[in-house]
Amino acid sequence: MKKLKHLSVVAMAGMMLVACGQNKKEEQVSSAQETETVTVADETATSQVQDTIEVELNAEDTMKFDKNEIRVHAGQQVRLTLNHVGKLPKSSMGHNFVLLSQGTDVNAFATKAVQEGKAPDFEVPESLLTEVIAHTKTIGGGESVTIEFTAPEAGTYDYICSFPGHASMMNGKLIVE
Ligand SMILES: [Cu+2]
Repeated sequence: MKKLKHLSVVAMAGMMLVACGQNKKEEQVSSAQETETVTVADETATSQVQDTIEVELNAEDTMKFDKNEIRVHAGQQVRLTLNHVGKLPKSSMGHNFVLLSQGTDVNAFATKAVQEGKAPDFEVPESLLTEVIAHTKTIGGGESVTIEFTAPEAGTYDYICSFPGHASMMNGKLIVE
């Protein structure tokens, strides 16, 4: 009888050990899963900020960009394509994309671009390039142009079409996050 009691105590102790061991295992498994989840989330966050971002901007024969806001991340390579999906030639309905440095007076810049620009294309005058981060050439109906530039530091930047009379209608904000 005494022996049996002793045996059952040993058996119980053994069962408890097994139970403890199982708990430990489960804990390890669950913590391993958590670590894995965190890693996956990190990878997703990283892949959201791509090295290069493609931006498409369209304008037709009305003086309008189809986007008034473009969002990018600081340091990102921006590959911007401007499509003139209208029919009018650039001499009468030219479009371009001009990204202005922070602190540039948009109206004053647009006025100078007309005064110092040359008909019929009204390319951005060289004298104004110090106020420009990036710009395309002027294009007419059916044409497209692509430029690449590095997104500047975080902030909000104005962009316009500097063709005579267009900037007040054709403008938007590049928001760098
Ligand atoms: Cu325009």
